[in-house]
Amino acid sequence: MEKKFQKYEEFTNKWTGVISRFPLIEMQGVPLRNYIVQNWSSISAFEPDPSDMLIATYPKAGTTWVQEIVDLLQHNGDSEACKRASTIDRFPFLEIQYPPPIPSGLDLLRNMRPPRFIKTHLPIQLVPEGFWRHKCKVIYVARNAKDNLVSYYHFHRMNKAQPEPGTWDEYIQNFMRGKLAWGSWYDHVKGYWKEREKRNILYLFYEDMKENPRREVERIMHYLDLSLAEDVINNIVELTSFKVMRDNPMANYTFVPKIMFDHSISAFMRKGEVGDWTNHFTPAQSQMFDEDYSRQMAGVDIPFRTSL
Ligand code: PPS
Repeated sequence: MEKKFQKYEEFTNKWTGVISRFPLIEMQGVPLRNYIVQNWSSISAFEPDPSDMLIATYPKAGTTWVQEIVDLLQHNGDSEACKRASTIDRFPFLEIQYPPPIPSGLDLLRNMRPPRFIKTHLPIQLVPEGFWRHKCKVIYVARNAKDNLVSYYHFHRMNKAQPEPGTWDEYIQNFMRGKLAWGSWYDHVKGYWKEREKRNILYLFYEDMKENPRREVERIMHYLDLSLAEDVINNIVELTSFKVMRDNPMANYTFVPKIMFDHSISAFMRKGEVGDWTNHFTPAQSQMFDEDYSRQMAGVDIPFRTSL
């Protein structure tokens, strides 16, 4: 077995009996996993280096995709360099906390030297203040609500650390009421949108990335103050296509033990499409969702697209 996988094989033994569908506790109105809330003081006190960068998303909006793009850009398109470790080791998940012996995001961060590329699902008001004080670069990725909901629903089914999703109908209700882990999608996307100019946040859309990945890769490259050759950029677009990432063991989350991520229920790299919601919502559910959406998104005009 290759060395880089050994660690996760060991995890299977260590994680048995540790992973369960952890309950959520509301913190400042945002439901979060119990272990995150219990360790909140250390998380919120995290002091980044000014060279650190944050990738912020509501869960299932395209985090892993942008992470891979950023890593390849930083390594001038060197795909082998980007296979040095799994995506969770390359991009520590700031707030994630498990019972021992599973390392937390903060444990991983302590063992890495800046500049670090850090993942978070925290809504903007809960991001540790040091990121703003140090003017760290922040990339935010947003995905239209219906596809985001569908992706999150299937993730709840396969991720045994998330609460049970319940029925599809119940899940839609919980999404609309902001009762899922990391809270309200509506507040999340609006929070970063309102602050994007003031805080120099690069605000991306999953749908734009699907429509024209090259344009979005270049946008990220410019934000990172990089300038790569044309053929390198083309190669990065290819390496970060859904099909290539789905088969990349360092990006597709198959390295997570099955007791936590059961890909036989639903793959982490599931479909990677815009508009899959049409295969899930009934016309009545869609209408009810749209009416509620208009109320929750009133007064802000974020250009989401539910089809291409
Ligand atoms: S997580 O757990 O919050 O970090 O998940 P996240 O990475 O944000 O979202 C997972 C969804 O993103 C899709 N994905 C991609 N789509 C298109 N192209 C590429 N390269 C890509 N990589 C990941 C992934 O398939 C999940 O969406 P669904 O709709 O479930 O397929």
